Amino acid sequence: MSKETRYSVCTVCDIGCQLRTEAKDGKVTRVIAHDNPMLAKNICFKGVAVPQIHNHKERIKVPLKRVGERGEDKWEEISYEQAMDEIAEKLKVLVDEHGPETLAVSTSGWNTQTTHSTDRRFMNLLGSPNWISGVSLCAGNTAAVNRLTYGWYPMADYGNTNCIVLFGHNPRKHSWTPIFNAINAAKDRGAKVIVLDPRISDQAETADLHLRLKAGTDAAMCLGWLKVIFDEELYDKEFVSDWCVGFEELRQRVDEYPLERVEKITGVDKALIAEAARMYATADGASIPWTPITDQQISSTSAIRLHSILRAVTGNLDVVGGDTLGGFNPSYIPESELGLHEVLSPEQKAKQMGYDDHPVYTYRVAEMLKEPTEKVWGFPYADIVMGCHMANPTNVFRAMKTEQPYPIKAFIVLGNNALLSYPNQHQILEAMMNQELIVAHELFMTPTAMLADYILPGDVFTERNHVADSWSWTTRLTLSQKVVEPPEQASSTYQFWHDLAVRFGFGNEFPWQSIEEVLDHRLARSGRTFREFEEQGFMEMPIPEYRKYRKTGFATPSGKVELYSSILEELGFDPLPYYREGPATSPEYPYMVFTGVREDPFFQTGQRNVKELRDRCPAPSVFIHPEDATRDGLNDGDWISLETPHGKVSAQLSVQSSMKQGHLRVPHGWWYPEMRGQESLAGAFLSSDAVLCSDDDEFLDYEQGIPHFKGFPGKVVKTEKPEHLQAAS
Ligand SMILES: Nc1nc2c(c(=O)[nH]1)N[C@H]1C(S)=C(S)[C@@H](COP(=O)(O)OP(=O)(O)OC[C@H]3O[C@@H](n4cnc5c(=O)[nH]c(N)nc54)[C@H](O)[C@@H]3O)O[C@H]1N2
Ligand SMILES: Nc1nc2c(c(=O)[nH]1)N[C@H]1C(S)=C(S)[C@@H](COP(=O)(O)OP(=O)(O)OC[C@H]3O[C@@H](n4cnc5c(=O)[nH]c(N)nc54)[C@H](O)[C@@H]3O)O[C@H]1N2
Ligand code: SF4
Ligand SMILES: [Mo]
Repeated sequence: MSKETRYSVCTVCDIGCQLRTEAKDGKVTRVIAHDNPMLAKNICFKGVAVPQIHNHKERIKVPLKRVGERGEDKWEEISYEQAMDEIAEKLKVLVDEHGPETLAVSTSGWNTQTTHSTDRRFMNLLGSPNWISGVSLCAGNTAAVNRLTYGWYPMADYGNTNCIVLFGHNPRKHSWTPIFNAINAAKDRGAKVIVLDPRISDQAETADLHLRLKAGTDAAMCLGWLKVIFDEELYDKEFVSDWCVGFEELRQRVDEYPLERVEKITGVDKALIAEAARMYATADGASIPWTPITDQQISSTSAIRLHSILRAVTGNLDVVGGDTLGGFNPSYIPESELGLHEVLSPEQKAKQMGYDDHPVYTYRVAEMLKEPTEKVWGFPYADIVMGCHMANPTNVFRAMKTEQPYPIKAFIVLGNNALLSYPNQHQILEAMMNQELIVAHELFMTPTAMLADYILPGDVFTERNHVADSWSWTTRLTLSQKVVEPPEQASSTYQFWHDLAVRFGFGNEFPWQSIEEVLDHRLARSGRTFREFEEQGFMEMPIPEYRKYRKTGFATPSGKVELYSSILEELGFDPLPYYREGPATSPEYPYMVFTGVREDPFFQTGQRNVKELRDRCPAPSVFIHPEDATRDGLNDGDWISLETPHGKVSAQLSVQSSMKQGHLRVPHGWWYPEMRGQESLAGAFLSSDAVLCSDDDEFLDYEQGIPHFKGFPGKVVKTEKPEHLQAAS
């Protein structure tokens, strides 16, 4: 390798492909595939566009301080030191006045990567439990819910599986590329694929079975599968009797879902439901990989638990080809430890937003799982995929807006376009407008950053060293090397928290002066420094061990797989999974709308300002079935307004025979960087799905407080092409 080619873990999206980056004269010039043949296919066109993203002329390079009204987008440039001094000073005043819980932090963590949980460390030392993240709608909340049933969060054993069940999840060549490649490799070995998706998705097109369920009915579908599996005695009786509790109670609950009922709820033929259940239950090693689709539904907790239960009762838990429980990597100090969750007092933990009403991914459950987690996994706190100690975002934004039950007046947002990344965007705006201090750590002037008092420029993955560990989801460690220097005034998120901590007198708890020192510390348990790790190779993976529970039991209160959840029972929720109907359609709002279907050229709300990518998808589109379009007098390419009782967005209609009738798809995260200066907050309210999605109680899952993004009522109205979009498409 030439001196300026390095191994990278791409963070443009959150699957973290291993790639190589080339640089010349201190600038990234090219991103290319990995030189290991096993990894060479793991690259997509967003990864290839990294030079355009990292060298983008609009990248923020200097700290900015607001000079106009909040949101007016008027700034002065200041030094990093001045910004940090002023931020610390203002935060101290607010903490003195309102208590430490007045600070809320929103982050993603995927892309900033090198926080090393120092955000939690700082907050825990300060005394604030109010940390929220986009992972509350993604793998983070799945991790927390999985722990209720068997104490950890499994990963599909793609390399050995004989059957893959995709609940919506639709990896493609340019979306979660490594998983797409892993599924293809499994198919080449003869593995079966079952897809449950209202649309004929890319994965559905080539699947062995496709169940076109109505949006939002996944939990009912799983109950139907269990009905077949129990009635036909396809479950693993030995595992159930030795390792599960609550089987009889579960069986009674499942009996409430005869296939006729499930057919009615899901719209899928009952013979097909039975066939799919049999295919899954009888495969020798079958997996249900994680899916975000059940993270974003009104029955989310039940649906995620049902996936866990299916894995367990069919004997697919922690076995070859099933879904495996990794545990902490003994060679690398996990973020769960670095976060110092033990120093936050019980009183402060109890102030966490959501602790009382939607506790499942809050500290409340984390505390209930401490003992078994320590017994089985060696450490009491397991913050897997950062999602097991979170506050509830809806409660946080309500408190920011209303100052009830107590005022949240300071908001620090890092690598997260918060305004567009949760439900009820109107409320988030009001919440942010009611803050006394907002700090954004960003690469670009997003609508969220526009609302800040201070913007700190972030570094990017080509400018920092890292050892990625997938936040304890897997035990793999992968190397990401710095290729070029960051802009002089840019900082990593680690540096930001370190420098803030020093200003708060917590310097002793942040003894590492650089990222490399943090990496040395994290690797010390295996007797290596970062440099030594770097020399040893680009990746390491402990040999997987299956059925570890035989030695340790499961990390639940009973030590068994809890089909009947003792924790949910103690919290006063239904301990057994159930299906809850989402809000119904009406003559005025006749369609079921779902958000998502990720767009190949972008990651979430990002990259709309990167020409090479935007040209591939110039404008947001709403999908509709041809018969629905004809009935409503609509044509492909028409500009429309998609309206719900909560809000409306503007988009272009895409008539697709692969869509399910009666359903509409709205994309996530659209705003218009090119409209900066012309339209308030660069058009953040024109086409963003978060404008449509409510977080009123009737739209929230009970146990986690997760919003219902998959199947809410809406209508579509033809419009002229909006003036502000004349340039688009
Ligand atoms: N309404 C709605 N909300 C959603 C979803 C939805 O479908 N609808 N999806 C949810 C899901 S699945 C997820 S995973 C989350 C994702 O939420 P996020 O991960 O927050 O996703 P992005 O919108 O890409 O915002 C990331 C921001 O980080 C910035 N950034 C990128 N790299 C770096 C870096 O290295 N340092 C710094 N400081 N900044 C960086 C980017 O410029 C971008 O503005 O959103 C969730 N929220
Ligand atoms: N290019 C690109 N790749 C990405 C991302 C990106 O923004 N761009 N984002 C990444 C992130 S953070 C995530 S979380 C993943 C998400 O990626 P996926 O898991 O693939 O999720 P989506 O693409 O939102 O939707 C997948 C399918 O779910 C179906 N679906 C909709 N509603 C329901 C329902 O109620 N039940 C079921 N069973 N299916 C339903 C849709 O028809 C769609 O085909 O993608 C990752 N990959
Ligand atoms: S799929 Fe593309 S954007 Fe995501 S990590 Fe891989 S190369 Fe980067
Ligand atoms: Mo996600």
